[in-house]
Amino acid sequence: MFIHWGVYSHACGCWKDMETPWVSEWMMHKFHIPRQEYRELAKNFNPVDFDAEKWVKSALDAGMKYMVVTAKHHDGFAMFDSSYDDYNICSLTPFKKDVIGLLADAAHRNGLKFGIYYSHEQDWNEAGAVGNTWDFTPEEKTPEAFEAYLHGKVYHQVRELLTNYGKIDIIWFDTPVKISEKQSLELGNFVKSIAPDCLINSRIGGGKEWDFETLADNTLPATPCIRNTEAIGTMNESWGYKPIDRNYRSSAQLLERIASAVSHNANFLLNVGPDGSGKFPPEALERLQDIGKFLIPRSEAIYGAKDVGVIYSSNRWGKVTASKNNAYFWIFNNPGEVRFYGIRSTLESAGVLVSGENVNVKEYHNSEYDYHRIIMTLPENLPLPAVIKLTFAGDELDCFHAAYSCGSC
Ligand code: JFZ
Repeated sequence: MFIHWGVYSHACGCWKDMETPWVSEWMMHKFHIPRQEYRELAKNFNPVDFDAEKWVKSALDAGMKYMVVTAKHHDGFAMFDSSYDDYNICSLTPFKKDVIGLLADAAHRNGLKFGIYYSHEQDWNEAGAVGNTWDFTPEEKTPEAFEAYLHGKVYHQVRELLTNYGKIDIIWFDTPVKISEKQSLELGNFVKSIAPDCLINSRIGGGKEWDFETLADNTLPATPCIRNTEAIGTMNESWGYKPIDRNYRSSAQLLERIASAVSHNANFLLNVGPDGSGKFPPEALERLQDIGKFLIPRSEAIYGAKDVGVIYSSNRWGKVTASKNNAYFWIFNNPGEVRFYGIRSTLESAGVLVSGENVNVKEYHNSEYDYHRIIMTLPENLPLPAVIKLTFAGDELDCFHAAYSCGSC
């Protein structure tokens, strides 16, 4: 579960009755809100309905294994008790509680891995940082000023986040544009010097292979990922709370995106944007419950699963994941018949996960042409989405790895 939560949530992404275009967490930047005015907004942020335990349980009940929460987004406002300055939820708001600390404790108690989102390059409250060109002049935004910001606020707060809240499993940096390769490498090494087991995502910058790659927002891998990869996505169109944004993907569409990521060896980090009182939007809660109800009884098809080994163009009917000697066909549209090629292993059984309903599958193998085909006839009334499990002989699937090849690659 990805969580974008901050002062912008309290404002519903609106400024003077204008909703922020696209993503609400960019409100201060879009409207060039002077930092003193934004600070006044922060002073009214009082999420009295915030319940860390409830958030963590919602994530676990949705079948999620880790949570990444915005500790400091681009607006520079810290959602934790930072001694760097008073621009944080404990010093500046009537709420005064350390949100990151409460969530970290709840996650640790309930067995949910815990990660922190930190905007290391953009900080619209700081002269030396990237982004705020309306309160600060270009003369204030020199490379030296950026270096001072980095070794000032960023190192100070990253150290606080990695030492004050128990085990931090991930530090999720965001958007390297101007930061130099050297600065990214130094920052990454600084993190590892404090928390060697804390995973760092690729958005720290620096080009090197950190612990995992974060794909661009709301994009999915088109072919199987070779390195550790995470896809990220929103339920509607905004990361931060934006009630006017009613454009939610359905639960089935979200499940298809999750299955698509896993079918190409990637994790999927699904976002929730809680409102200014600390509650999840009802549309998000509904989808989280649907996703958990579907994924958890079908755990074998998703957790630890990977690509089936056959590079195939994405099928209209759905996705395929694999684990050991099993292939899982995630059906989102029922074409009546599914033809799939490339699995050399001999089929042993086929059935609908959970219901156990048998599925008619014909297999055909021609070793002369290394030609292998299964034809699955789906029940007409198959409730969708569905996952059909095919079990093959042997410990692992033996597959013909390229659906097609131009011969020159
Ligand atoms: C960044 C943030 O600006 C945004 O507010 C949100 O937090 C998102 C998860 O991350 O937005 C990005 C960052 C990188 C890309 C696109 C949007 N990218 O690499 O295409």
